[in-house]
Amino acid sequence: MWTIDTILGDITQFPADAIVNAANCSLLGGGGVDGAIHRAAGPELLEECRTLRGCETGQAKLTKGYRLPARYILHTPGPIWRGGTAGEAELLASSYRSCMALAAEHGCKSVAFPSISTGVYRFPLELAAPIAVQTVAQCLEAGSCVERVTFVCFSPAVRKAYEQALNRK
Ligand code: AR6
Repeated sequence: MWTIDTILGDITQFPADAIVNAANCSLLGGGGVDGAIHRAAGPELLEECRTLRGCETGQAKLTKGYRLPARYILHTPGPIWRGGTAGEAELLASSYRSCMALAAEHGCKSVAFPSISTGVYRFPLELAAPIAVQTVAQCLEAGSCVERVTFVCFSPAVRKAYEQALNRK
């Protein structure tokens, strides 16, 4: 059996086997959750990221977690919102799928996600939350060694959107 839940909090402190970073294609850090993860993990994270040569939107790459409680970090650049007709929904789903596949490849049982693309990248939260929940649920239903997925929400509004999406599922 598997579970999906939500929590209000800071993903850098969350003790999952893998946490997800809402990165950009350079994988060399930025603001938002990306900046918080790099600060908390320490400078060795940037050193490893430099060896990865970036990442395409909707794909994911793995690093160690360094000073974080998490063993691994799954870095995925979600789509920048351009009005909804540039394939944003499919690219966002692809980010979640890529992270779930990489987590399973590395034997992770627990994975924590932030709300990818809904900050600096401006993907509307009420559209992003159902895509996140449905995509993760499909991956779990298809069979995976991942047993628990937590959406770590940085504000009550984000948590409410993910709870609503979970309740509709
Ligand atoms: N823990 C959990 N969630 C957080 C945290 C945290 N510590 N900090 C912020 N959030 P964003 P994006 C939430 O902007 O939209 C960066 O510069 C935040 O409130 O971090 O995918 C990258 O380098 C929001 O709900 O990511 C890229 O250039 C969510 O995380 C770009 O931003 C995502 O917001 C990516 O933009």
